[in-house]
Amino acid sequence: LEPLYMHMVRLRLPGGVLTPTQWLGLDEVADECANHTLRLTTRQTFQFHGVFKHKMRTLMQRVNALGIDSKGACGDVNRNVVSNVNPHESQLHAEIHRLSDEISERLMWRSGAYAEIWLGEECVHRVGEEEEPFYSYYYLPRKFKIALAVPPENDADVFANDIGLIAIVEGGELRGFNIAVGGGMGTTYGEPETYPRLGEVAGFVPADQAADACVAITAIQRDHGCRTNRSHARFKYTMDDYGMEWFHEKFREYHGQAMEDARPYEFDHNGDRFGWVEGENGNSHLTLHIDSGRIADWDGYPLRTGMREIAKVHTGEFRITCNQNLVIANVTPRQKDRIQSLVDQYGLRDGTRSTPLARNAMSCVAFPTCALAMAESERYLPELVGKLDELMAKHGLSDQAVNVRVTGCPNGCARPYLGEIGLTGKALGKYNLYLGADHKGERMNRLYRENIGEETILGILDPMLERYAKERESGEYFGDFLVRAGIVEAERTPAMFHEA
Ligand code: SRM
Ligand code: SF4
Repeated sequence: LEPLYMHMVRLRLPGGVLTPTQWLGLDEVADECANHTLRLTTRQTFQFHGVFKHKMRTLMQRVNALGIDSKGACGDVNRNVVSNVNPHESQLHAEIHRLSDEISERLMWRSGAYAEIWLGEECVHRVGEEEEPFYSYYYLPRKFKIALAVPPENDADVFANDIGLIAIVEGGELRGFNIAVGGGMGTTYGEPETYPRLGEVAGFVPADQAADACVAITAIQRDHGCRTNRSHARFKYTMDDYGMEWFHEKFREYHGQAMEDARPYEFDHNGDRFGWVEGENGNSHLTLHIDSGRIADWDGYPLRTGMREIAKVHTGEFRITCNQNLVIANVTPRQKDRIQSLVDQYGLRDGTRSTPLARNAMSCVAFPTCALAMAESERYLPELVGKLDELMAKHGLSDQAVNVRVTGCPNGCARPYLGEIGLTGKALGKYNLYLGADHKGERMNRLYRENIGEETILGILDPMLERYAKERESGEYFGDFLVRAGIVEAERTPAMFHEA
């Protein structure tokens, strides 16, 4: 007899795109092998929770039959490559998605162990460089993350990634990418030498070199990242240890040519745009808000059933956003009314059934499945959002979007340090409060108060929101106001991050 082990399984889904058939297959897997829910993640993919050990192989085989896998979803390798969902620009999205796929494939580990263990294929012993030409025996010092954004949308939060590719589109053509390096969110309480850090733009590479450039940069980290201290092993610390000049030299050496100077770009938001938009190909795309990415049937809100019914009739694809939301993409003009009637029948949140604050709130999973959680996050978010919405209404701010991001620990899975209001769990019911990020994913927040409960948090925010309502400039976001009013100091250096 052994303990009843229960697992989480995360899938690889470059760019977050899947077909209705795949959706229906994953929906069945949630019933057969997991806890009857699907969880959209902040890296555009799915997690299954509550997978008992004896269901693991069935799950992996069912998913494999759908043309999806779990390779690189965890481990010291390149993780799910995320990208802008960009529903309205179909051609550009197709190019960006193709590149996400290519980068993901090029940086995929090759070991046959996956097929042997999960898919029941014959055991073939190959070892080392022959089996893993890129990762060899050593893999990477730590996880590695790549994101692609298409300005003005930074929904992929490119600067939170080890490599951030910022598309440069000139005259409607994708010319190439500015490359930001060294982003990452994780930190550990009480260890100031660990910190979240935004990637820095290093330069530009033409579009046809983008995948090669990513491979070269990942190889730089593979060969020079810290392998003696896991808390110092992310690429952000390699960048801080060696500096940008060193990086440029190494890039020239590994890639064979230098980066060009970065080109101008401008982001204007890092959230999602909800509701319908019409694409350049005449099809329409509907972005739905999914609370913390959890697809389940709730009392009075049969979200999973509604999505299943939509998947049965939808002829386009689904796209998961990096904000845990979902786009029903490429809906033909003939199908649009049908999809909207299902959305209405099941009360799905198409932008009309939730407040801007709720739509822009994200949380990580935390309890009960995350072993690293110190406080509630996903299960607490609805209550917190309800109370924040009351404050917003009190100050006449109900129409204002504010980015709220909550995590159950400082690891930063919902990128809390990019929230205008960020909470990271310290203990049950206690959080650190971070304030003052911008709305574009380009400025992190700062620690405002440590280890405080809900009453104190709301007590701090109430007068700030009151001032914001009275003193904000036209179009000014809450985080920007806090900085302009001197309530929070804007600071990007890691050394300052932990100072309240
Ligand atoms: Fe994460 C670990 C959930 C995005 C930083 N993350 C975990 C684990 C696997 C806990 C563990 O190691 O035991 C969590 C599983 C919880 C559960 O019960 O499901 C977990 N992370 C998630 C997800 C599901 C959060 C969500 O609510 O959507 C996201 C899945 C992403 C995916 O599909 O691949 C998720 N994690 C992130 C992000 C955001 C991002 O990538 O844009 C970050 C911050 C960015 C970064 O990596 O710097 C993030 N997760 C971490 C860390 C801290 C890494 C660090 O450098 O310090 C850990 C812990 C670790 O690696 O040691 C972690
Ligand atoms: Fe778990 Fe912490 Fe990540 Fe939340 S932020 S899912 S508590 S590791």
